[in-house]
Formats: sequence, C-alpha cells, structure tokens
Amino acid sequence: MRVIYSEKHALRDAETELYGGQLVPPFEAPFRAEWILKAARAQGHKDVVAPEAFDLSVARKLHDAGYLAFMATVWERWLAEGFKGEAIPTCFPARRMQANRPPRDVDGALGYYAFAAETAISAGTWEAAIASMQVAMTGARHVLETGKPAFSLCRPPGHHASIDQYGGYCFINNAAVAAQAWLDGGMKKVAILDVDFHHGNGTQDIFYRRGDVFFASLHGDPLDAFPHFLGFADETGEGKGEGSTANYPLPPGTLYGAWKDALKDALRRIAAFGAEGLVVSLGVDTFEKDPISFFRLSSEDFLHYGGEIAKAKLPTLFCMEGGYGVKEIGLNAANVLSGFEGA
Ligand code: 7XA
Ligand code: ZN
Repeated sequence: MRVIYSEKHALRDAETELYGGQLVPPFEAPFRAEWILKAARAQGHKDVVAPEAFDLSVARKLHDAGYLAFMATVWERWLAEGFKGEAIPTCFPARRMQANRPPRDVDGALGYYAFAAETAISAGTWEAAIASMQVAMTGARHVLETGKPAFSLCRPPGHHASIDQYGGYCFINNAAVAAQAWLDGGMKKVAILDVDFHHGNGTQDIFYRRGDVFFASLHGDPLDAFPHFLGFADETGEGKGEGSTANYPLPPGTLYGAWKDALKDALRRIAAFGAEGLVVSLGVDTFEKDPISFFRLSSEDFLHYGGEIAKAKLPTLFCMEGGYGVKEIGLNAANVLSGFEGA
C-alpha cells in the first residue's frame, strides 16, 4: 500500500505532558512514527512517498479562522510573555462562564482554544501539524486519483482537533481534512470510521450538523476514558446531520469479539449511508498492552479487522491517530494495512 510520510513529524517533540499530576515525557513522541514506518516497510509496504505542499485552504473550511490564527502564533506569543516552560492551559471557560470571547492574554487564549491540558505546545508544533495535514491530503489525492488505498502516516494525530479547539495531542483534524478534500474533489458522501481507542470528538464536532459525512467511532466509554465529555451512544447528529453520527462506547476490558461486533455494525451503517469513500482514523491504542487505554485487542486481531474493513469495498485512506509506548504499535498498524490488502 502507498505510504505517505513526512520527516517533519519530528518537529513535534514536546518535552512535557501533564499526566497523573506530573510533567512527564509525552506518550505521543517521534519514535512512534519511526517504528510504524519501519514495521510497514517490513511487511512489504515499501512505496513510501513524501507529502505534497498543500496550503491550509481545505482546513479553513473546517476549522475556525481565529483558532488557526491562534495556533500559528501561540508559541511566539508564549515566549514573548517570558514564560520558561512549554505552553499549557490552566484556565478554561467552564459551566456558566462566557465561552464566546477569546481572551487577548495568551494564557487565557490557551484555555479558550484547548479542551484539555495534557498537550503542551512547543517550538515546531504548528509546522509539524501542517506537515501532518499535508500527509493526509496527499493520501486523499492518491486514493481519489487511483482508486487504490493509501496509508497517511500522520503525526501529530488529528481526531481530537475540533472546529476551534486542540487537545489529546491533536491540532489539525487530518482525517476531516482528507474527507473534505474528497468532497471538494467530487464525492457526494464520505464516511469516517474511527477505530482509535479514544472517541474522535473533534471529527464528530466538525461534521455533526452536516449530512455529507458519516462519522462512526468505536471507543472507550467516555464515562471511563478520555475525552470524557463526548462520544455517548445518544449523540446521533443534528439538523442535516441527524442520523449521520454513530458512537459505540465500549467498557474496560473489551475483547475483540465485542469490538468486532461494533465494527460490523458501523460498517453496515456506512454502507446504508451510501458513502463513496472511507477515511479510517487508525489508532492502535486498542492493543492489550497500550499504556493509556483499556481494550484487549491482540496483534492478530488487527490483521483480522483490516480484512473486515476491506469488505466495505470502498476507496480507503488510513490516517494514523494514536497508539503508544510498546514496540507492537508498528506491527499492529502494519497488520491492519496487510489485513486490508490480503482480504
Ligand atoms: O486518540 N487519542 C489519544 O490517543 C490521546 C489521548 C490523550 C489522553 C490523555 C489523558 N491523560
Ligand atoms: Zn487514542
């Protein structure tokens, strides 16, 4: 399978993540992309290309202009304030506060444009996020032009990035941009299938009121798992988007059998929707040894579900999302691609 990879991912190299009351080395770190690329090559996915130089015009259709302007300048503004550490929000617009006035102060603006505090911004973050989006768009173009599948090895990931907020290690919603690029390129209906352990709150937010993108997500129950405040089964879309969101929250300890049942239902809904293309938000943090998640998929299961996704018989783009800490992240991601191609 064609793999799109940018060395610029390494520019996203924060030193800190707020985790368990400590500032620790981030789980979402450069080694992830290197390990995944190596494993993909080892399984024969050797057609690796660099991304094309897309601008932000498609992203501007999905993300708020103020948010994008903030992201482009926040690190310089933070440094100009004289702060010594990485940029982390500390104050958020909470219940019964005003959530519609972006503060002038950079500390306040961080809380306004972030939905969580684990993701520290540092030098190079925005440049890497743009390169990651270009990786997704290059994959989208390849699929649109050839009908063949592609794997966009996006890093930083994207599915938590909403219309106007970053968090969960995500800044630009790569999968959403790819889906929008397909619509701009002539597809009438697109589906995004999110198999990352975490709910794709950003992707859901972006398309929740639209009828042209179906969003299905299998994830840890938000009552037990990040992002905690979105991803419940009763969220089904609004207005033109009514019926085009499908959430499958699953409990701690979920094994492949129950997960696969949810996957099959999601694929059935995607077929009924009439999608002409499928973007897969591919997180491998569903793995039994993932350090921050609680599903129990084995490496074999990833191979198998790649084959299940192929049965949809849709032009398919895989965009990398999460998966952390253990060597198997490469094997598991590559297994999905191989399972897809072998089906
Ligand atoms: O898919 N999203 C992720 O893998 C990032 C989850 C961030 C969790 C942070 C909880 N402390
Ligand atoms: Zn995840």
